[in-house]
Amino acid sequence: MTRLCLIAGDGIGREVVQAARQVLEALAVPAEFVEAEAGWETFQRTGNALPEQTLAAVQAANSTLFGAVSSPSQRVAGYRSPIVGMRKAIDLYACVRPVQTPPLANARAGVNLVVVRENTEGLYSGQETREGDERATAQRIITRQASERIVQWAVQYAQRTGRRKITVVHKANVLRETCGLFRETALRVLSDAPDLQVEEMLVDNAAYQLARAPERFEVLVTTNLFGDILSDVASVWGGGLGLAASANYGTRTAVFEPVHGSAPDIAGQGIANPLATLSASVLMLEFVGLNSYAERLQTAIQAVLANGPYTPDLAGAATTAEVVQAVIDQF
Ligand code: NAD
Ligand code: K
Ligand code: MN
Repeated sequence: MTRLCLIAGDGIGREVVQAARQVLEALAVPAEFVEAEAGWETFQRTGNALPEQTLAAVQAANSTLFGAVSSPSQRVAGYRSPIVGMRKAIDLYACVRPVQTPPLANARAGVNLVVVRENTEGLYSGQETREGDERATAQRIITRQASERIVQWAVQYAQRTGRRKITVVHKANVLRETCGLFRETALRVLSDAPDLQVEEMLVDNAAYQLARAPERFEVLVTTNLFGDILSDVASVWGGGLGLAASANYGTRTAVFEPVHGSAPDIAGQGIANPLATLSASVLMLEFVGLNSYAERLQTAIQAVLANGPYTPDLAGAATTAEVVQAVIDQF
């Protein structure tokens, strides 16, 4: 039996993962669910935002659905973002965030892109130091091996999904050594893929182009921080953070999540959009080979997007529960 690990986390993470569980159960997905914990609340209670048992549960499962956690912006001794830690600990090296024109009125047509982000190093390597109140440094680690691996992943993804263009995003004009190594490595890997059109773009221009002409992109491949930021920009064209799904693929397992965080501004109100997490669940079902269930869920999500009800982020007045019920009514 397929084993799916659910990590709700904090804030709306709990609301949307609970919603996904309800939907997956209504779909009668042939899987057993195992719950594990992580996040700020877990840290406050146990002193560890990512308990060993949680890492073990993720590794023992066929796949994992992660909600969102709250990570404080102020310094807290001993705290580190568990999702960033998990990506590194389990070597979930490919973070993949597809964005497509949704079946919503007024949506911008023609958007069908995916941001492929290196997920284990770069500026999120966790090598930060601070000297008193005067100086702080972060190491931005770029290796040839990790760069090669993520670009190869992007090439295979492009070929598998019939996409023809890859945009390598960097800032090698300024970050000459780190982005320089990423760029050189990417272009070398891509020179072995003559079926793909290759372009390179500086990250600031990529943000501008994503905001003004998103339909020009197919696959973007980039380093960790740049990919994090660009995928939130791109998510606007897919209907916003309430709809954006994300996959973290590793060599042995994969963790799926909404792109959004714990949204403290709306947590506890029962109005979080559950569709991002349901779209992440579609990717998870595909990953574990439950393709017919993935298709039924995807069709149901599209139908609800086309006809409502809509949560407030999509200018509606529906609750999370009403959207969940509308999805279940499609089965
Ligand atoms: P956020 O993604 O939580 O929220 C950004 C905005 O989008 C908010 O206005 C929020 O209300 C809205 N939004 C997000 N998801 C929504 C949904 N499903 N339905 C409706 N509206 C939605 O980002 P933030 O406010 O910058 O961060 C809040 C917390 O989340 C921080 O502690 C941050 O560290 C954490 N965070 C976690 C993850 C993760 O778990 N992977 C990712 C990003 C941020
Ligand atoms: K998330
Ligand atoms: Mn992010």
